[in-house]
Amino acid sequence: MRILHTSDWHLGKSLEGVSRLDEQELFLKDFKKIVEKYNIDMVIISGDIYDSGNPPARAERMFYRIIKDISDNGKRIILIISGNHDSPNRLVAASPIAKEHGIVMVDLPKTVVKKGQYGDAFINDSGEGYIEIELRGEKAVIIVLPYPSEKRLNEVLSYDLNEEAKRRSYSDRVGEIFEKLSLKYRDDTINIAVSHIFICGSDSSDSERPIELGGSLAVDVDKLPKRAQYIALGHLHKPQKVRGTSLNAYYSGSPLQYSKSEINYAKCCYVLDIKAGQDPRIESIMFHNYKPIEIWKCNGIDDAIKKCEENREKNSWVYLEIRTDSFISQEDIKTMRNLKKDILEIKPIILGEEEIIESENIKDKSMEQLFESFYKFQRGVEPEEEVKKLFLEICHGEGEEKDET
Ligand SMILES: [Mn+2]
Repeated sequence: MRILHTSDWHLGKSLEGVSRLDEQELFLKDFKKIVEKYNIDMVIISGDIYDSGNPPARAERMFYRIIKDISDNGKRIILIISGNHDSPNRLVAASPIAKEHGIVMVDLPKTVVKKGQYGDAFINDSGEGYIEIELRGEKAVIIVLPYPSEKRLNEVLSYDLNEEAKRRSYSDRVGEIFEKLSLKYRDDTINIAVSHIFICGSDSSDSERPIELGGSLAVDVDKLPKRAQYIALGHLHKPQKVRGTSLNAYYSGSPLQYSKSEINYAKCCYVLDIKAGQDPRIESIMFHNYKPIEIWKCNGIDDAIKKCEENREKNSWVYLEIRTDSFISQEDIKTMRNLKKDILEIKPIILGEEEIIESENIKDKSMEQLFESFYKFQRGVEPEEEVKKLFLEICHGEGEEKDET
């Protein structure tokens, strides 16, 4: 079976208040071509289809059109789970008409997908958190765990919600679900897991929003289902193989750069050829960057105006950082905006204040020094000893666990 794994489309997402729907539309056009070119049997979308629970109508139309198109009248299976940004009920509201197209949508961890025919495929068996699907003679058992918030998680574990169970960590509870569901895996089936969770030690970016700081909604890597041949994750926007495990656990990342923290790496999806009992062959397919986000560091206002003029034809989103010793006049701002469209922000960096964010200085400083200057920069006061100690403890703890594979 050939499977394509993607996630975090965030249809309807804007950047500094500016819509990205045009780029998203271009992406979907190309996405359809990729699905067709690679002759995909099953497309997995691991959550965050939309950016909000109440997406714009155009985003919904785009979503319905693409899944209908790529399903190719039910020849392909499309498996979708909800992420933390989706409204689960709303995401799957069209399920009754999606079924005959081979589209399977799972809203909540406790949802039981109906058995029966989905396009050319059949769901032969299903229960809370898993489905067994058959397409053209091949069978796959898939663990499906849509974004498990605390509340949704406990709904699944309702069978033993005693005090002790409640005290167990989020990670342990997710691990318990995976372990229980793994019993459905068989030697004669393709065994996969799909979820929208944060795995400890993975690389996050600025556009994921409530990344659970402090780790309360983070899952330890050793809690992933060990018998899964591939684990299709969503949540993080940088494509990456999960570290610290030999399992094929991947975040496909978002298809577009959704923040300026994402400009240094390319976006992709994963295509895998997978058979029962064998290690899958995994390939990353790169996406086009339709409108790059750029940060222009300019030396003075004249330099900034010159850059705007030189790049006036370029199709990009721009953050302007201007080193200056005076303020920037409304007139200069107007000149820049007239020359280069899609300037998202014009930020004056008053000389003398920028030191700590200059990257060349970062390498020479210890973590403690960096934390002190960052704290001072943000709060205006030195951090207390206790805060500093706690921060360094966390840093060191993380460092030891990192295992680059
Ligand atoms: Mn996301």
